[in-house]
Amino acid sequence: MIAHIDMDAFFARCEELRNPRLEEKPVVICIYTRNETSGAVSTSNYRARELGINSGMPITEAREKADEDTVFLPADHEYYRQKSEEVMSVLRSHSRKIEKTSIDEAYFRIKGGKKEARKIKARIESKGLSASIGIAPNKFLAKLASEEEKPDGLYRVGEGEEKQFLNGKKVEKLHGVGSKTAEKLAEEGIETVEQLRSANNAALADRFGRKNAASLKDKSEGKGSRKLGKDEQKQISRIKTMERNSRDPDYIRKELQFLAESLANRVEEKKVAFRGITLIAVDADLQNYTRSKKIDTSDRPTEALEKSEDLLEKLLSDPEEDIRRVGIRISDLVDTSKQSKLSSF
Ligand code: TTP
Ligand code: MG
Repeated sequence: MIAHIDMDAFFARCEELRNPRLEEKPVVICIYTRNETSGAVSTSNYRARELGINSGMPITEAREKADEDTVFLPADHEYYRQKSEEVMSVLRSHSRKIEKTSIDEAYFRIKGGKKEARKIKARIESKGLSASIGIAPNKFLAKLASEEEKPDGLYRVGEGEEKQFLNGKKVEKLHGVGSKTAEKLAEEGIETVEQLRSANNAALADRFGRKNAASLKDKSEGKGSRKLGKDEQKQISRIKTMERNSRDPDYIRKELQFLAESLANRVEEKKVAFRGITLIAVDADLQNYTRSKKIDTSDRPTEALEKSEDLLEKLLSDPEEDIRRVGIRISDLVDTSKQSKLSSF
């Protein structure tokens, strides 16, 4: 079977984790464009959703809907990426085959069904996060199943249950059916998957072409791909909040060295080398700054950091406020498991 996992209110939950007082409040994560009034809502926790505040909404509109308890926070992608990585490593330890499709979503093969999924959910919960998992015979059904009982959901569509699961659903729910196709189908009186399944084949082919019509029919019957893409982890990062805010290069360099050592362990475990290095800073106003460069292939983060004084200097020249969090990311990863150790050359 294929499982699909989608984290619940992901960015908002990450923020609640580092500040539990937020749990009682509506929380809105914002991507600001210029100041605290322009931009869009990235996501909101379920309390804020009750007020009608949702992903993609302009911040001005969200502020109108907010009550006096509502907290607005800027998105901190580095931190969410790190949490995402923790979730993905739980999945990797359960399944040999996973395909990460976004910061909070992945497909993976699952043997045990619901029982195993409950174990995975419990491990994620012990990290303070919450996930919904769907299990089904193929990818598109697994994704739909993960939405079925969100949040904290677990839903399984067994072999032979595909049609029944799809029957009442709107055609837009089908993978690859966008709003345009849905509109055209509605003109033919087809709104639910069940109606699509019993639609006349020739009429569908006239309207959409034979190939598309056949594909629509297949989907309405719950047929879909089970093939998982490559699990390419393209980057690994470490980030931490410093004990005190600072812009002293010596102090910050020490913090970065600590993070580089932690990365070194991970690099060794995963048997990878890297060609990109990024230094990250988050200032007291929670503004993010990054500086990156390409390097010769390396499997030693501490050494790569030593050779990145130029990046550190540039990084510290940007922010106006003191730095609160620092991080390192290595990217352009290459698999070295089949080679002898680079550093032994
Ligand atoms: P989603 O999984 O769509 O949303 P979610 O995890 O916040 O909530 P749900 O419980 O409904 O799954 O997206 C994952 C993250 O991606 C989300 O936490 C924030 C980010 N995101 C944006 O920045 N902008 C957007 O428009 C959307 C939809 C998500
Ligand atoms: Mg999600």
